Amino acid sequence: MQLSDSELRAFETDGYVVARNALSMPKDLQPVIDEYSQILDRMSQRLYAAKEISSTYSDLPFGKRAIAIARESGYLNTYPFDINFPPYAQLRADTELNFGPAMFGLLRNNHLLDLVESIIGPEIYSNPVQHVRVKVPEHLVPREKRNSQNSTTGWHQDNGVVNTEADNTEMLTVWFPLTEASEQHGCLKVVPRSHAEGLLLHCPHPVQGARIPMEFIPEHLVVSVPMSPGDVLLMHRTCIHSSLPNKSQEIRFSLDIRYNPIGQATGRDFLPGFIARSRKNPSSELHDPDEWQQSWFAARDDIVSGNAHVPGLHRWDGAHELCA
Ligand SMILES: O=C(O)CCC(=O)C(=O)O
Ligand SMILES: [Fe+2]
Repeated sequence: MQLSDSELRAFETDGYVVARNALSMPKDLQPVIDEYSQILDRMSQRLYAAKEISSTYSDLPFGKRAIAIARESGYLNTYPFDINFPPYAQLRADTELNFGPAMFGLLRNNHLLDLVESIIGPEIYSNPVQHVRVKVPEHLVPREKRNSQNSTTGWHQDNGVVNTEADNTEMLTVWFPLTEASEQHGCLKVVPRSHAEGLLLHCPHPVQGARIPMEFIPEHLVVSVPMSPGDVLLMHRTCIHSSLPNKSQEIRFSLDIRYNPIGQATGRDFLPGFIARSRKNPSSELHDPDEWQQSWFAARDDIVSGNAHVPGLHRWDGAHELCA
């Protein structure tokens, strides 16, 4: 299903729109949850062998199992769940990357690509600025280990966290939960219509990349965007957003992926993307999950061996007085 005219108008006016029930839990989302249950299973076997947990908690479903492990071991490492690299300083030749076929299938999901096509047209590139966030209840994440992947995310625009070469790229953010994302669970917050003002000043942040100073956030205009599995948020690259802390007793498990028209800069050249849909040249689409996985292994090897030039992750130097 493409976006309706009114949804498209809402996107254009507000800078974001939620397509409700665009994905089916059993057909579109469950395969990824199953794949992630296997990743968590391997993780729990290793922690058990290392005597960091007294049980592998194999009888629990994904969310409860993640929480049980976080509670007992004191920290759940969420980088193995991501569809990106851990911070580059931590990247090694043997860094675990779990880029599986179900996840690849979701990046190519036709329902998602139809929504994306409504906004950026039918020549669609899967931009590698992408994350999976598995957020256990905030009190289970040690303060010094908190970052935007396992805890709250500060105010930013996605355009502000890519390189300048992507400033004119029509990068579209697609955010959706695999578990309930109510306010209590730490859903997103947005500033409607903020995309119209273009890119704002960001300041470098030690754990959160780059953040917009609070002086620029019109707090009275902020709205929360609670979502349920199946709902899909489409967000403009200059829409101001952040997320709430997970104050619930459950996990908050979400994907944020990005697409841009084929041929435009992704903002992270050294990471591999792929052609997800091309009506002009269908044979250029990537259909092979192994090839996708291999492309990330190759990028990891290039970075670790120094063959790839990894520029700074963003453009902000903190020189502005509001960054002091
Ligand atoms: O899920 C989050 O906490 C933040 C997501 C985000 O910033 C994004 O999807 O661009
Ligand atoms: Fe973002």
